[in-house]
Amino acid sequence: MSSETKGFWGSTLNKLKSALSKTKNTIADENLEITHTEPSDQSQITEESPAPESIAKEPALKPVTKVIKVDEEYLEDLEDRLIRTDMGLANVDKLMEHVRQSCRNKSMDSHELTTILKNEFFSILNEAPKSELKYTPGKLNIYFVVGVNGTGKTTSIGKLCWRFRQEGKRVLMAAGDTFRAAAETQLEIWSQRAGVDIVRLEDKADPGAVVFKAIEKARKENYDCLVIDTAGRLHNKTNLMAELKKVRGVIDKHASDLPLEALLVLDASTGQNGLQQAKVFSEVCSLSGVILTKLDGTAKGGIVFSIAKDLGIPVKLIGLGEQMEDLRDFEPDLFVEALIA
Ligand SMILES: Nc1nc2c(ncn2[C@@H]2O[C@H](COP(=O)(O)OP(=O)(O)OP(=O)(O)O)[C@@H](O)[C@H]2O)c(=O)[nH]1
Ligand SMILES: [Mg+2]
Repeated sequence: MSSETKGFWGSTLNKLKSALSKTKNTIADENLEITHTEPSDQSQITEESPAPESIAKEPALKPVTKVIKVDEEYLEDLEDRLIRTDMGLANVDKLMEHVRQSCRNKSMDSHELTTILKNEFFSILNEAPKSELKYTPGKLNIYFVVGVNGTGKTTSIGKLCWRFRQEGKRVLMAAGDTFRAAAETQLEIWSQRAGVDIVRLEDKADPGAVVFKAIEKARKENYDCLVIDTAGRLHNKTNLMAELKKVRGVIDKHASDLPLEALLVLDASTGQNGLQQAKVFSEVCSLSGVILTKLDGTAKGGIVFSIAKDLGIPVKLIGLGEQMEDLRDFEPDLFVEALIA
């Protein structure tokens, strides 16, 4: 697999590897790690500094692998590691059943074992719906961003709008978080950084009114993208979820002809609790995708597999850090490669 990104907004393998390092370290024990050791760089062995005997005898391109005895102790340790990444018990059970069937009590090349794990990861993600963020040229595209408090909604919106601007699109933000003091100001700062316009009303204004005004302006002035921020809310707070439903209703009423992405922002470090959030938010505002943030700070990046298996909602974007360019497309192949290669 190439280390280059497929598209500009994809990630490079190296960037992903470093962002996913905590999860990666949880999955891979030192036996699997050794698979990734590059062969000795023979180009550095010059005539002035002859290679030591032992290196000179080794063929330069032979990968360094290790023989692993896949006994019960090894399998239990692997199972434990996978559970700790939060990939979900159902996924772990299925994966371990396959690994047990094909590897139990064998002495295996670490490379072979890595490939088996990788294929298991691929097959989980392949069963999930397609992960590309929708954009329809020539129309106003609406991105409605929801989630519990502090998951990274406003930051992700800032990054996403910046990205759209880099692509030359006309972008409008809507400051739909009128609940928290300073939220609109925070979004306004992002709008300046990203170089996009913003619609905001006074503090405590009805978020539905903000969204209505933003749709009206975006239509009239031919924007390509309208990205709507909303207040963070706990999924078990009925009145706040009802408010969100109303806001979604405004979009449905006034923009039913337009392409819409309803995106749930999930903090990867919340693990399985994120799935519960997703279920409730999905009932209230028919989600079309997930933005999975803070993958850089967690060992629980396996949540990607739980989402793929249990939610039926694709992860579309991933947050790999706090910089403007740290919101990337989710590319399943590259993700697996970074996790275990
Ligand atoms: N490391 C890291 N930090 C992130 C990422 N995404 C967001 N953050 C940080 O998470 C914190 C909360 O981000 P916000 O964007 O304010 O979250 P929010 O969901 O809008 O919060 P509320 O509006 O209060 O619900 C900030 O400190 C962000 O910098 C990410 O991908 N990686
Ligand atoms: Mg916010």
